[in-house]
Amino acid sequence: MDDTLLGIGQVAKESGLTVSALRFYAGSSILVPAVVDPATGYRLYRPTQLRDARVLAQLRRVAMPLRDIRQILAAQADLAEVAVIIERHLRRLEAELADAKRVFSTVQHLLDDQENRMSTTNDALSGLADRHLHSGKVRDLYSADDGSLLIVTTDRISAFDYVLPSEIPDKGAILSQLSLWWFAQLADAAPHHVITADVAEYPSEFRPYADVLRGRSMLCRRLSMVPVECVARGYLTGSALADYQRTGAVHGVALPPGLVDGSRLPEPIFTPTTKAPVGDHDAPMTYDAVVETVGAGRAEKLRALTLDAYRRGAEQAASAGVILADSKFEFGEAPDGTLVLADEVLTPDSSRFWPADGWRPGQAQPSYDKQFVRDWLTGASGWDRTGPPPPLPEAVVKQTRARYVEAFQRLTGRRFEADVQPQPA
Ligand code: PZK
Repeated sequence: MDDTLLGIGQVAKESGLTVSALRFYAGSSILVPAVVDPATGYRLYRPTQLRDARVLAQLRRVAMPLRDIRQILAAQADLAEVAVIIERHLRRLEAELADAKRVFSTVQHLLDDQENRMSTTNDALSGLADRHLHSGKVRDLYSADDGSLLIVTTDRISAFDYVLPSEIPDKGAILSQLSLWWFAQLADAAPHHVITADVAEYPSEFRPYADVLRGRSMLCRRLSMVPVECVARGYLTGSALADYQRTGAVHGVALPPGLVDGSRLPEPIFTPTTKAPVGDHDAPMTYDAVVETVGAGRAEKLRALTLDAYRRGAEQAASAGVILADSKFEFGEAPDGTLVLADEVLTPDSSRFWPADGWRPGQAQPSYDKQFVRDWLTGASGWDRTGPPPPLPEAVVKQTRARYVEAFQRLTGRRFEADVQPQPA
């Protein structure tokens, strides 16, 4: 017998694999013992197979599937081919990591919903659980038997990426009615998805909830949503500012030098982002990436509609003493191919509003609606921004509610009335 051959026990010991794992691999046609001793029936490995066993043990540590390992062992003489397989595997692991992140954030979301986020609206609409499609930080989506969708805007408020444990009374109604008002203002520029906000016209399955839904919901056409968040910016701040400071450009658009936080841009720009899964942040897209995603025709329409809606919004806001720094729009496609404005429009949750008289380029601008919340959370509350934020003091809730009411009244020129059916704009 050739004494350079190795027994299975020795290969196991020196590779870190177990004997049963080695047997299993041999059964899967990977690392099959080179020789079976005719006298004893023992399975024997060549020294090069010990090296293969070590490779196998390492690759199993990163959970590489056997089919890939088999390829690497077969290709081992060709290092370039091995590199290609490893590269492909790295991309696969990255995709799996992204997937795992989505899973974990969904789990956190589910637990968080049950433990902490039982808002007034959630409780009152628990009878609609089987129609519930999706919850964002602030709004919930339900589906009707006829295919239409119901968007319910709650009184939840978010800050620093958390939904706070306190609600702002009437915030949902204020934002819902502001959005409805803007849809009507923009109607000659873009068709929108709202069917009605009159609860008396809702499908019958929603009628039992009329008192909760009145004033804070809208019934919408179901569209095929465009997988791009259409952002327009007239001022430089946030992620665009960070982009600019790093590269001098924003989403592939070169900007003049010398701009600072809060600077007005020479021209509003289209800065689309990907729609990130729950818990992730949206990633910037270049215009070319939008073209690749939706085609050149749709991309051009989306850019034109977005910039047009922003310009109109900014102009109307300016006449009310409010700067519309930027805004995010979402579009869906109707069966006939028309691009339709969807989601919410030009609300403080989808846009940055700044009081015009407090505008000081070169520093962070105060937020029209959330400044009291941010100041308290980063100051007096003592919160360290690691765990969930604490409940807001009553005074902060009151001041913040007043800011939402004020924004609504300044922008629309209407009084905000709680608990009434909003009239069409
Ligand atoms: C749709 N969202 C986001 C909004 C949420 C989630 N008209 C439409 N047709 C089809 N889908 C959507 C819409 C709209 N708008 C919007 N997700 C799907 C979203 C509000 C609350 F929980």
